[in-house]
Amino acid sequence: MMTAKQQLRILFVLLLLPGAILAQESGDPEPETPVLVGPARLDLNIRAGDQNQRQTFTKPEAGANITVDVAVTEGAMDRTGFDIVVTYDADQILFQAAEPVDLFEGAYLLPSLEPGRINIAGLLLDSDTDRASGSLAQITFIVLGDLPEASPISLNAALLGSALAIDSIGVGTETSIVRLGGDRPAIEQGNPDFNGDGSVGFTDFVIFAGGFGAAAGNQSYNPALDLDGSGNVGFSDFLIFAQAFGT
Ligand SMILES: [Ca+2]
Ligand SMILES: [Ca+2]
Ligand SMILES: [Ca+2]
Repeated sequence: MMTAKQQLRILFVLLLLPGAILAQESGDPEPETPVLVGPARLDLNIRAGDQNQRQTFTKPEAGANITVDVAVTEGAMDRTGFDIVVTYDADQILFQAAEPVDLFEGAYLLPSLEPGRINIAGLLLDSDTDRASGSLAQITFIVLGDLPEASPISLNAALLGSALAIDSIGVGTETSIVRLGGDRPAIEQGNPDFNGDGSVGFTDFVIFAGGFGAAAGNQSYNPALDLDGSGNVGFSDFLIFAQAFGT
């Protein structure tokens, strides 16, 4: 039997469905100044949290699986539910699966699909979140054919709630859209100054750590981090990086 509290939480999620947020916003004109950076993020690195990977390092082929990580950088503490809306080009990719992760590991998911748009509500029945930032869910798509140019996937809205309050978490044009394929700046192999600021420092280490452990063929594999060109980013690359650190 469910407790009254659990019933209340289910009611909360049912109230949010389907996409109550967008219905509310549809009458508004386009925002005058687009927000570039918001705390609700999409990234292509499937580690928990936002690693700022907004584009695939290589062009995905037809049939490839692409997983996007839905993360927030603040506002997630003591929550029991989330509601997100993600849009994509249904001619180019197909929704395959969604799973709750990290902050919402074990949550009950209620996905609702339309062509090119997915609304997912997630609900924790026996606990609440214990951190302010982290990942909510991961969504996997299949690439249908050769991508003619960069194909975007956008996080359009994110709500986080408890039985007491529901808050909208801001999305930003630069931080809530990821792109599959498309042109990227040429990669300079073997240079540990990953952010190109002229020195090898902590920011470069953060970039390196975000891609550590990835191998060629994996969507998180960044060839720029594979300093010895061995096909994966591992300990030998770390040794080369450490040698250059501080220079
Ligand atoms: Ca991530
Ligand atoms: Ca640098
Ligand atoms: Ca390597």
